[in-house]
Amino acid sequence: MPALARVAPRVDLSKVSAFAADVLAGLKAEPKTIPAKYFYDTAGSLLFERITQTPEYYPTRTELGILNQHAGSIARFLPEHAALIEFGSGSSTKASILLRAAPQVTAYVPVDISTEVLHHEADLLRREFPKLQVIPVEADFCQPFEVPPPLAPLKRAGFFPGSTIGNFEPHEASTFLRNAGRILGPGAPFIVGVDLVKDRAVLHAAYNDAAGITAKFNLNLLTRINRELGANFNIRCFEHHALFNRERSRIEMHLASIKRQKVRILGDTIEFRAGETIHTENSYKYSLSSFAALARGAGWTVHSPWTDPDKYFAVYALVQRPAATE
Ligand code: AVJ
Repeated sequence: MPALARVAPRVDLSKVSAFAADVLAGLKAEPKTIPAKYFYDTAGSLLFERITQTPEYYPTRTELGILNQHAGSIARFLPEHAALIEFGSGSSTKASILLRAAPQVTAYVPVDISTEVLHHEADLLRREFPKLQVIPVEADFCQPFEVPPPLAPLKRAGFFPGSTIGNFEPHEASTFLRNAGRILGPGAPFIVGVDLVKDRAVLHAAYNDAAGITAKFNLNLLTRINRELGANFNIRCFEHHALFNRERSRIEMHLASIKRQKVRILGDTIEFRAGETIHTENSYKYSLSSFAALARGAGWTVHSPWTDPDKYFAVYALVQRPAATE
């Protein structure tokens, strides 16, 4: 049976080809790599939610604390009759904290690739904010996307919590911030959550939780490739690695092959040496000054960020500089 015939019926075929192309290219590269955005199928999105509830994973809890404590001050950056555009939304808990403090916002536009989660969260928000227009956009926020026509007359504000920006290489983060500025328009605010550099042990624990949820999240990528691309990864022959690379200021996640082995995928055979890894994620950690410099370089005015007492996490309000003054 050809591999594609085994694709589960709920999978969108137009997206399978991009996934297939990226996975094949990544597995044929040296070193092997797969883009982190592919973690988030439905199972992966649910596993990520469980990671955020582990005692070791501080970012979500810390950011929620900052948002709760400073919602009023953050909300003052959002204009009257604004459309709040959230990039890579996932769970809507953080947006709802902002929206409760910002009644001047009239529309909420979550942009996400994880379709089921997107629509489920949109329904929750419609129930909580009956007067708010909730207009989900199914898109990869790294690519240019259409802003829905009903939003054309509204001012725009951006929201990018969770330190998802840490998944980009710093130069990609800069390009992303510049493009987001184009989508949001001159003078627009952009609220961005950033995970900060800290003690290695704290970082290590956050990505190696004792209950093994992060390991399951990482390995789920192989389960997804088996299911959607008809591959034959033996999940028990790979293990989760997460380490802090201090020189590059990033957590790296890998899937390490525990032995020499071959895997079949879409008519190709991929060989693994014992110990060889697939690099599945980078999660960059910034200092307050390095992130401010990055955002400034990408055309934004940087206001002093809100942080927690341990300075584990920062929430920035960026405001787009008009192009003329650059
Ligand atoms: C969603 C990208 C912010 O980098 O901490 C959590 C993803 N990976 N545990 C992060 C993740 C492993 C998370 N981001």
